Amino acid sequence: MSDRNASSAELAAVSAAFPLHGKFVTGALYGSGHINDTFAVTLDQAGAPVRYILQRVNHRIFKDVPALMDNIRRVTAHTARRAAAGADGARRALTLVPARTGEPFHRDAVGAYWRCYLFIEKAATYDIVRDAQQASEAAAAVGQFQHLLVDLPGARLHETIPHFHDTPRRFAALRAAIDRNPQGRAVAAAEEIEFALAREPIVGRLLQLHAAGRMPERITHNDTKFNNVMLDDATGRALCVIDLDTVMPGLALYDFGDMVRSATNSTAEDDPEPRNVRMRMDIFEGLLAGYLSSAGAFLNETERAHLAFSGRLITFEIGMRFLTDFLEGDVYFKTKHPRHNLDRCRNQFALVRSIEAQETAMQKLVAQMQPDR
Ligand code: ADP
Ligand code: GN1
Ligand code: MG
Repeated sequence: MSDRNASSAELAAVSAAFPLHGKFVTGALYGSGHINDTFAVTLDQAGAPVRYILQRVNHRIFKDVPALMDNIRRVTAHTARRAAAGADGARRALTLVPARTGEPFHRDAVGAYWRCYLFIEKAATYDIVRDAQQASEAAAAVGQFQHLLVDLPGARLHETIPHFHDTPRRFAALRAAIDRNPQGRAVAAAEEIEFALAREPIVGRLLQLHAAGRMPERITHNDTKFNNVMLDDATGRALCVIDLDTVMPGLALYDFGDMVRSATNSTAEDDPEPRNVRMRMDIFEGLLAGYLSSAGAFLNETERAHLAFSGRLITFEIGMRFLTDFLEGDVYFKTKHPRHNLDRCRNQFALVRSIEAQETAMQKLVAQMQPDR
């Protein structure tokens, strides 16, 4: 899949479907997400430029967008209520702008779904973590997000992508792609395939603990990549977690594991040179401190004991997903060239190796941060 642009005229028409004041000035693709088409649009409001985020939701991947938007409406309303109590409330939670119809999305003439958010100004997302302090900030925001959702009122959230972090199922999907080999690409990925198949014994570990009643279902974000946390330009502090498409029932460690995956990496996720990839221990320590500062109060013993492991598992899981998509011909993630998914897979598997080599030391840090020590 590659990025799908939109013309200015199209963006102006979509903007008009939302109750935004002012005259449309301009709009352009924005950010580096792999799933949705994100645009920043600017309106002239009495001489002042005001920006909004418009997103065309990927409805090939998200099969039931109205259900997804119902989740987002509930979650943003709940987190905003909490954030509003503190300073800078409007930047501390994502604010959804409903369409003029009152629905949380707009459906255009070709059936695409659009949503609109207030633009969080003077803040940014980053692909690579700079230092332990930044890691701690982001992880504290993720823990805080989970904490805020503990008392979300209403029914269980919709599962926007069923079995999203079901690692055994991801493993089975990879195996099926290897067997089918529809693009004849398996030969180019022989080493990665071997690497993946050798790790089957770990794939079920978290779900087995859940089935045994030792790891509870919670409301989790499920896509806590570092660039899904907005950081304030002036203070460097985390403002809020964004990209809420996959907020649904899950395990707390899916979120911590994905932070380890995306934040400790010494290089970009699609750096094609595996030798550049290293799990940075100081960043892991920052993540741990930040996450425990906000989530420590509700995590149980079993969850704590698997914090380091979750980084290995989720990194392996996303690596398998990139490999599966490479074998299937790049049907899921946005790619810029035919080896893109294979490069990403190599990068993730190099990170798995680096975590494996350092897991004892990671585990030691976890033990040192137990509350009873
Ligand atoms: P994707 O699912 O494709 O990753 P995201 O929701 O993460 O899409 O948005 C892509 C990028 O757009 C983010 O990384 C962030 O930089 C920017 N972005 C998203 N929402 C906002 C917002 N409300 N204010 C400012 N920037 C935003
Ligand atoms: C996708 O939407 P984005 O770019 O934040 C993906 C995540 C992967 C990530 C890998 C809905 O996240 O699961 O971990 O790419 N999101 C979805 O970079 O599949
Ligand atoms: Mg994103």
